[in-house]
Amino acid sequence: MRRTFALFVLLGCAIGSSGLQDSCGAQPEAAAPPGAAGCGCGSPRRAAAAAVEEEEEDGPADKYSRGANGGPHEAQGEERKMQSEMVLISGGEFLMGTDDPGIPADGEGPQRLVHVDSFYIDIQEVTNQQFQSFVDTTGYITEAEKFGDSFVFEGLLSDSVKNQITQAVAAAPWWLPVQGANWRHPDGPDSNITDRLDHPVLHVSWADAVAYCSWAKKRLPTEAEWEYACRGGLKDRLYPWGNKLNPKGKHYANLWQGDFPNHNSGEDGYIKTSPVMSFPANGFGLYDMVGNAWEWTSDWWTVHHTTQQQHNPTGPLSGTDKVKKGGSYMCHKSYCYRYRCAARSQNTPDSSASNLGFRCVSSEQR
Ligand SMILES: *[C@@H]1O[C@H](CO)[C@@H](O)[C@H](O)[C@H]1NC(C)=O
Ligand SMILES: [Ca+2]
Ligand SMILES: [Ca+2]
Repeated sequence: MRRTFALFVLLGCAIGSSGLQDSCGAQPEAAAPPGAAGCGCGSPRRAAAAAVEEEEEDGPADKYSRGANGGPHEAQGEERKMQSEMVLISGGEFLMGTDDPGIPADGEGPQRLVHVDSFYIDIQEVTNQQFQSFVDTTGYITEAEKFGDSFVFEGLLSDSVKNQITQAVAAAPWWLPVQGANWRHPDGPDSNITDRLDHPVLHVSWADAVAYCSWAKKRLPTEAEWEYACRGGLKDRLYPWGNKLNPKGKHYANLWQGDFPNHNSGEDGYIKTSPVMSFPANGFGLYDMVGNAWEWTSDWWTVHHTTQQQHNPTGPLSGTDKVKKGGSYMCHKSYCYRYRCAARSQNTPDSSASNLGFRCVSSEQR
């Protein structure tokens, strides 16, 4: 077995010498209370060693592309209907990152001028129903299904499943590796997606996300595209809608209210994921850019960024982790202040968890 849970590196928290550029050891800073730089709502990672055997970027995707499967053209209309609506994001310059980082160790800064060309982006996170249609057409099997397990937030598990689990992530005991957890069984083997078809698909690895987008003749966004889209045309704001978390007392994203990880008051209406598009869209018409599910991007992770102006940056050429953006329903300022457009985190590409999903983009109209 190439993969075992290397629990001590699951979050890069317990050891500072892992070489993982994680924020977990960061000093608390002014912008966020102690603990905000911790691992609260970040997803745990599979053993770092697994990343070394990463396939080429287009490997898994090609295998499941329509062309490779013989192209069931008659089904394309149906598939198209199933896919997310997209909007055109007109290219331009924007300020990426921030000079006032909430979590400096994440490489949120420096703020830098970036140009991105026009692209189309899904207005929503990919849903269970959409992923189901992909799987029905292609027979795709996710990495979590192959591995036989995935990480589930303890608060979602039934007592009977919880009682069977002996392992835990030392630095983040609320993440449990659960046998039989995957996109069909997001809260463990005794859960299902029947009542959650319009919720974001979870427990998808980076390769799974690439495979879906490729099948849809789309691709994952670069971090720059994602962040440009997140900002919704606003300049230097924290959130897709501005600088206030709850303008006029209203919730604009599915986050965590209460005390993480023990009590989620669900003040925003949702303890777990919400149906996509349950909260207001940003200025570009995009929903859930922050909160609900974390979203994979195509970039490899680094915390070092050039301040020189960049044109369609795609991140480092290689790495061990992929960048994810936007935070999730598990994010709270006290522990994971990452529901900001400039915020970022990382996971090994084969990681999957109950708070990590994705959306696709395309350079051409689909
Ligand atoms: C799905 O889960 C619900 C409870 O959340 C349960 O009532 C239902 O029977 C399950 N459906 C299947 C097909 O297992
Ligand atoms: Ca919530
Ligand atoms: Ca999201």
